Amino acid sequence: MTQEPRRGPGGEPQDDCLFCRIVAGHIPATLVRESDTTVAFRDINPQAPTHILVIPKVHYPDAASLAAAEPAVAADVLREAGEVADEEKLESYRIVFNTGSGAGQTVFHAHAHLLGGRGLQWPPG
Ligand code: IU
Repeated sequence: MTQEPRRGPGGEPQDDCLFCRIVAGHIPATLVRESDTTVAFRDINPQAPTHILVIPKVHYPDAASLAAAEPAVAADVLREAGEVADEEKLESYRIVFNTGSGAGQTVFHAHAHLLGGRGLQWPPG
């Protein structure tokens, strides 16, 4: 049986993308978990005692475009975030997808922020 290509249109790695370069191992990151389709690593500027980014290995600029093109990989990102939360023994936590510069997105490769280990305010700023 022929295997379907894993990368859909738009999912190819981008040379100028920081997170694609982390996936490729060209930029160091403190990895906490890896799957066939995702990588989880500690944020270099943590906003909570636990602040981990879970990213797809494929490149899409934001979570919605990932989910539209490769919904199974978007589900992998969420599942992995939950697995990391369990490994970090977080009883409460927040998963955030900043989308667009007005919402604070600075890296345009889809990523989930997993934040926990302190009280989290609602609504967020
Ligand atoms: P944002 O939602 O796009 O703002 O999140 C990008 C995050 O990537 C942000 O929290 C940065 O601290 C983090 N980050 C990182 O972990 N490693 C890096 O080399 C760089 C940014 I540049």
